[in-house]
Formats: sequence, C-alpha cells, structure tokens
Amino acid sequence: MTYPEFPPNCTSLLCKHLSSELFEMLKNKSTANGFTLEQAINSGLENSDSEIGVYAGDAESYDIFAELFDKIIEDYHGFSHNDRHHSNLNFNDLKVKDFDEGYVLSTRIRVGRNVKNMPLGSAISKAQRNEIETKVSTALNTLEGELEGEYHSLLGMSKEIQERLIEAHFLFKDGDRFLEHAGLNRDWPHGRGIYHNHDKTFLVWLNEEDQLRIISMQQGGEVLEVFSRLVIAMKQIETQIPFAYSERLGYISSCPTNLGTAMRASVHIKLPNLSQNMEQFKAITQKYFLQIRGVDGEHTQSKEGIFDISNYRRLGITEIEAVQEMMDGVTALIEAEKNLELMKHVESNLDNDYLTH
Ligand code: ADP
Ligand code: ILO
Repeated sequence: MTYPEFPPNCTSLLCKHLSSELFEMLKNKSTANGFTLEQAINSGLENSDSEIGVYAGDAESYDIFAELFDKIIEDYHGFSHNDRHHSNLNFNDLKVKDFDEGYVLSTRIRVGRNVKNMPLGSAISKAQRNEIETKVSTALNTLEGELEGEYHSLLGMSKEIQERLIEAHFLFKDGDRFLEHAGLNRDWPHGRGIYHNHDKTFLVWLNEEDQLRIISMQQGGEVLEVFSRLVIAMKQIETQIPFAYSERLGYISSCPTNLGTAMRASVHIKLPNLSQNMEQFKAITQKYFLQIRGVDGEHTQSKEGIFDISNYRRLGITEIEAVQEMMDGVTALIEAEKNLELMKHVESNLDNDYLTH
C-alpha cells in the first residue's frame, strides 16, 4: 500500500494526523490477530466525509498503531499519552437536574463493551462472533427482576419487526457505510441480535459496532433512573462476561471515540427556536462538550426541531462526569430555548399592539 491521496476537502482526524512519515513507520506493522494499518484506515479512506476515519481490530491495535491512534484520541477526547482513565459509577455524586417540562422527550444512556481476549468486530471470525452471541445471550437470559427479558437473534426476526424496532429507536440499522468499510458488517446478520426486558427500558445489542451495547432508556427526563438501571445491569453482566479493559484507556472499543467510559448519555429534546439560531445552539453545545445528532441516530437529520443531544467526550472523564456534562448542557439549552420563546412572544405581542392602535 502507498500513502493515500486524501481529497482536499477531507476533514477527518485520519487525514489530519496520518502524515506520510507516520504512514511509512506503521504500514508494515500488524497485531497478533493480523490486523493491519490498511484495515484500520479503510473506512476513513472509503468515506472521505468521515469525522474520525479509523477503527481498531483488537485491543493491541491501540499499542501497535499508537502513534496514529494517540493523536486521534488526544484530538477527540483531550486525553494525552500520559493520561490514565478513571471510573466513577457512584450515583450519589450526580448533581441531578430536573429538566423543565415539555422539552426532553426521552433519555437513553448506553455503554459499549467488548469481550476480553477476543478480536474486535473488524477482525473477528464468524465462529468467534457466534461464540460471543451464544455466551452473552446465555448470560443475559439469567438476568432477573426489571432486567429480565428475552434475546432475539436477527436471523430469526422478520424484516417487518426489525423495521418497527428501528423506528421506535430500539434496534440498530444494517448497511452503515462506515461500519461496512471497517469490516464490521461481515457475515450480516449472523451473530447479531437484541436482548430487551419486557418494557424495553433495558436493551443489549449484540455484535454491532461493539460486541455489546448495553442500553437503558425510557420516555421523559428521569436521568437518574435511567443511569442507575444501566449501572446495575453493567455490573451484573460483568460478573459473567469479562470485558476488554486497559489501565490507561478504560473500556476498549472499536472506534477510538468510544474508549474509556464508552458511555453516551443522550436526550431527545425539542428545540424549535434554538434550531433556528444554529450559531447560538452550537456555541452552547461546544461550551458543555455536547454532540448534536439527528433524531434517528448518528448521521441522520433532525425532524420537527427534535435533536439527540449527548456527551461528546467519553475518555478521561468518569461516567458521572459524562452524564453530568450532558445534564448541565441540556439545562443550558432549555434555558436558551425558553428565552427565545419569550422573545418571540414579546415580539408578537408588540406587533399585535401596533396593529390594534
Ligand atoms: P449509539 O448511541 O448506539 O452510538 P445511534 O446514534 O446510532 O447510536 O443511536 C441509536 C438509536 O438510539 C437511534 O435509533 C437513536 O434515535 C436512538 N436514541 C439515541 N438517543 C435516544 C434518546 N435519548 N431517546 C430515544 N432514542 C434515542
Ligand atoms: N467512523 C465514523 C463514525 C465515528 C464516530 N461514531 C461512531 C463510533 N459510531 C466517522 O469517522 O465519522
């Protein structure tokens, strides 16, 4: 492979950080699983609109290709080579905000997890993926109480049910082009599936971008309830399934954006006025380290002024800090939305006064 020609408009962290010198240094290296630089950067090369552009094939990728991954990790999370990740799951440390009524429609917090001593999805074999599905679904089927539910393999699920679950925000979609070029969709739909409890407030995705996505979600803005359900579930699952973890990088994930806590705490929130003032909207999200996504997830658009707002950073901050950043930022967004509403109201009253006098 020769040094790739990046298009001039390429803005991914891959384009930004992969110099020809770095490429020459890493191009012949591979991990014990045989994962190469060419595989790690393929998604970013095929999708020039990538934001990041790289995926790891195993935990070792973060060491073997550290000169590239570390630059991307530092740029995204502000976490340097000498930093160490720390966890905190103590809900008593959360300064809970009660969101004003009428803005937050639903809350979802998820973590990504991968099985210790297995390659990640980009480098895994079909047999290993199936083995994970069997082991993890067996463990999930032992959960009790609020977490009790059933595992549904994609292989045995009709297209109609899949569509319904996707539309209701419970299930992942197939055919994501970023994952496709990372080798993460190989053998689809084998080994993939979803576990959910009876109320669909606790869900686990199997073998999508990460081997597990553990999810807690519900209508409304009760963040503490969602977070505590997730923490209980994460701890119970980890007693049966050992996860890939690094003393420096925390939980190991396929994409470097998900390292550390691997946690994305989000709300679906209605911001019809703020979304007409994108400069102000973006300034608030930048101040609070938030990410704006569309209502159907990553790489989708907002509908009817509804957005998915979540913490941007996941590494170098604790789980509590990740959730706190989301809550503080969402509170600031609601405040700004209310002020814009009020201004609109005052302006329309002034117009009416003017017309009637
Ligand atoms: P992930 O969080 O797993 O990285 P996505 O951005 O693709 O991935 O979102 C996955 C699904 O979760 C999508 O259907 C999305 O609409 C849904 N979702 C995300 N946040 C919320 C939320 N707060 N309430 C309801 N659904 C949500
Ligand atoms: N590979 C895509 C997505 C990066 C972040 N999102 C994840 C992990 N799902 C990109 O580089 O834009």
